[in-house]
Amino acid sequence: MNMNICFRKEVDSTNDWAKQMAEEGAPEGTLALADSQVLGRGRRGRSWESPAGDNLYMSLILRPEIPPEKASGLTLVMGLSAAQGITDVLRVPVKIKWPNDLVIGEKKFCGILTEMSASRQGIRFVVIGIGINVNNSSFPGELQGKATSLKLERGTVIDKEVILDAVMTAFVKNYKIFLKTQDLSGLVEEYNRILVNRNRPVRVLNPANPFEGVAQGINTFGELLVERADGSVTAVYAGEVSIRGASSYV
Ligand code: BT5
Repeated sequence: MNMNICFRKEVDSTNDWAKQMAEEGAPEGTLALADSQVLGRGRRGRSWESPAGDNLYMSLILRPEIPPEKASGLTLVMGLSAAQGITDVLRVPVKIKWPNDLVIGEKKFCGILTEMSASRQGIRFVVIGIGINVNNSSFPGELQGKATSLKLERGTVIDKEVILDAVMTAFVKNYKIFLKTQDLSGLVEEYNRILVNRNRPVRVLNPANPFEGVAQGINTFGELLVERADGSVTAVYAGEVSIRGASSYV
């Protein structure tokens, strides 16, 4: 994959900008990168705090030749890649909170938002947006105690270009592995090794059918396997639910 970085100082959302570029024919590997976002988005209408300064807000355009239902696995590929890339360069204990958050300790510093455009012929494009708190010194009220940044964890200013490079290098490698089998077979072991939810009690906040259990890890489709008190195991589909620790955010 040839990476082509497009930079703007301020955008509404790099996902929206990337989708627009993809509609206009931008090839796989185009990366929309911004210094700040006015309307940074999370999932389900939630927002992503995106102040200007030395953080990363970026969205990668992909055009994978896979069935649309397999695209949600790409969120997990990006999460794993970001965790690996950041751990490699900073030696901080990054963990994944399934399906789309990265945490250090109990606090979130990175979120991923994958969006897709598909027709009956298949996927037209996928946009994977990733926000990384690199150099935030503080967070607004509702995020205090829940959010952190790489600078706060390391105690020094971090070069965001180094982080960008490490994350994307890991992604290019893992994306190839994913495409070979069109699932997470080649990545599942490493993913589960750094899964913060593993062997922990979780509440699956599925509005239709909420339940509690112990997370065992993901399967090759990227579903989280949750064992209930009666011993039965339910595979939870990525994107269907939010997961909360039985008594805390993680
Ligand atoms: C996410 O959603 O975590 C996905 C965030 C994706 C952001 C990137 S930035 C580049 C690209 N362009 C975009 O517009 N978006 C993507 P979700 O799981 O729904 O989590 C959102 C929740 O995380 C919010 O409701 C807050 O509680 C919390 N949050 C918001 N901003 C945060 C921040 N900067 N750091 C840590 N937590 C944050």
